[in-house]
Amino acid sequence: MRHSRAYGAFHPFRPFRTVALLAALSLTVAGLAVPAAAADPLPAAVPASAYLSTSAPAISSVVPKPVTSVPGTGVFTLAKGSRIVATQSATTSVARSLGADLRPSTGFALPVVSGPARNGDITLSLGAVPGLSADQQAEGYRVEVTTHGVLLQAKTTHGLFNAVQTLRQLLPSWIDSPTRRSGPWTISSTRITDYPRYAYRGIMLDIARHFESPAVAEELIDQASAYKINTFHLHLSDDQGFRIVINGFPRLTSIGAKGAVGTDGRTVDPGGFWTQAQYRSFVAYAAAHFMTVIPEVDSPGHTNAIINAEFGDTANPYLDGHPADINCSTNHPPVWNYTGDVGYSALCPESANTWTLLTAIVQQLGAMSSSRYYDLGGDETPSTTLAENRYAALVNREARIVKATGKTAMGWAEISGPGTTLAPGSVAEYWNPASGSDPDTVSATDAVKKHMKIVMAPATHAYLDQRYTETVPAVLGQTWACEKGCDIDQFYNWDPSTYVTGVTDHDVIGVEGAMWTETIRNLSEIDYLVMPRLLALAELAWSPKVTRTVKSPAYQYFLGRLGAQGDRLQAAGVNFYPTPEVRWRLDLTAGAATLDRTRTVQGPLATVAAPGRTTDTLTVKINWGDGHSSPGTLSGDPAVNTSINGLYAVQGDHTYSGAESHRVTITVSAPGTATVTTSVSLRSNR
Ligand code: TNX
Repeated sequence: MRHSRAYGAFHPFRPFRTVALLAALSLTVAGLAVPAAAADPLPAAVPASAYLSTSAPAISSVVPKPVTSVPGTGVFTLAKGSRIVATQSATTSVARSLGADLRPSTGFALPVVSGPARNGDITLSLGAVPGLSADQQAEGYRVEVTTHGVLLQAKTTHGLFNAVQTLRQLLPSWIDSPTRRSGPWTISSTRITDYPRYAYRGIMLDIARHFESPAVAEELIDQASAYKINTFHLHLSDDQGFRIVINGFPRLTSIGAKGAVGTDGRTVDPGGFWTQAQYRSFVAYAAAHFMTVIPEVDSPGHTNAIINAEFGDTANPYLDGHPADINCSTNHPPVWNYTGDVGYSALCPESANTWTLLTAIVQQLGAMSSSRYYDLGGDETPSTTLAENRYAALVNREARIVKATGKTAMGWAEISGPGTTLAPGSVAEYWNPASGSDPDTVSATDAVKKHMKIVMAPATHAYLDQRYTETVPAVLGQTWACEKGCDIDQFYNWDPSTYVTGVTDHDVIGVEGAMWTETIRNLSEIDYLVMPRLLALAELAWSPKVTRTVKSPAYQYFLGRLGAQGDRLQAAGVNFYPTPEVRWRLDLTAGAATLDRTRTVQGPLATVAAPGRTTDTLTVKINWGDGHSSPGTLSGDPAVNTSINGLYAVQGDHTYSGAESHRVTITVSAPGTATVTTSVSLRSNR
């Protein structure tokens, strides 16, 4: 069996484009003084006159781009005495999660309190955001930053959570560090009013081709929700493995969960599965990050694991003693296949056992899931394996079961094909790369004719398992949709509402990035492929429609903001691909160096984020503050295969001859990017 996507032919690829690099970004200067806290209360609303200055916009690093922002005058500093004010009790949980976000790097107590705000506080308040429509209020928010404080306001707690994500990105990148950093924690004054373009902003993770633990999926929730992704589509079953306990059918996991993609997957990769308790706790974790979870058990194709687990389950009291009749695959009896082959497996729609199994799966997963959608799969079942009318019969009946559980059926866009009768409002996820009025767009146009809604995930623009270029990554990633690679330009420069002729924003409910795992094993590899491309999709799904082409101002502006996300990901310890399409900013934070008894410098003077750069391409100068300067040295982990370089520590050799206290200035530069500077005070320890 071939590994191809021939069942929905597609345009091979679009020409790879080289992108002009951006003009240099502005200088990052750390070392601002922290103002003493004064006593005036934060005004409930800031007068428009406070926003007339043209200082550097605070949002120049925010992804996705907020709808509107007006710069103000002055700078807010989060300080030791700052508090998080939960104005209503309903804001407390978001206030607590904000505190948990900000404490590790700042080291501040940041207590969550009620009552009036003081200078330096961050206030969370529930209330309609002026100027937003009812729809926009659902996730919309306002962030007001003045020299006195920060006010986050939204109609809903989801909106407040979104405001928190924007606030995190307004702060210096080091705010996302899991370890304490020196600050200062400043934000230029601004007023941001924001709301999403689409209600559905998704990421899909395939835990079937390779098993991933709940902990890995939860890391991905942390990362994706920071960019306002609100839907986690979990691909739980495929030919190579079934990954969730279904009560009454222990063989689905005792047999079905053991394999994975790879030569003889059972020995090379042990596979694995989630218990229902783990699944429930994952759904709760997602809810705390304002993400809903859509379960998918693919059917009728991509079911070799289900069939191999159940075809011999003759003693199961829920089955009729002849479970072999579920097997409509090309192999009789079924045969395990741990390659990436597709199209050979199918469940039989005529088998009562098929329905016993699918009903249990749909009911149990539906009952544990938070999304209104249940995804029944439906992709890549060629008519040579299961005739069109039998495919339609299976999809139709399963969709009725989904509906009976109170959920809305969703599936890959093939579910809109001939003979299917899905309820209006059911969702087709369009993955075919075909665009315009190409005949291969039929799955999307058919879905619209059937009054279904569309999630856009064309493989050439949204498949996160595709390589960035033909050779990157060298050992991971697929190329079937992107023969020359699909880098950040390909993920950003398209429009969900015009991609397929006749499929407009009347039909499109959102965008999803799909992380398939035939070639991927762990979080680091997932992150390398997901980041930074998910950020392009996050912006397409959230920010207003605008012309997006390689030459467009929108894309150039995006690349600039993306350039400020690399050091943020590095500070957070998240792996990513430092694509050369982006001019990654250097960033620097003061370290914890001290002087010993002989007045010699000990310990790191600073930490540098330099995504994609080796230490030998960076120049470090240290001005010791006593009339002497010298070069600094850098140490840290280099990039290896699909792991980005680590943060670098700056060290320098110096012994003072005189006074006790010195202000040291550290400057790091590299060709083609803005120089960064920080300073650190050294005192003799005596
Ligand atoms: C297509 S498109 C698939 C998956 C593969 C993926 C690999 C679609 C709905 N299915 O089964 O994992 O390509 O890129």
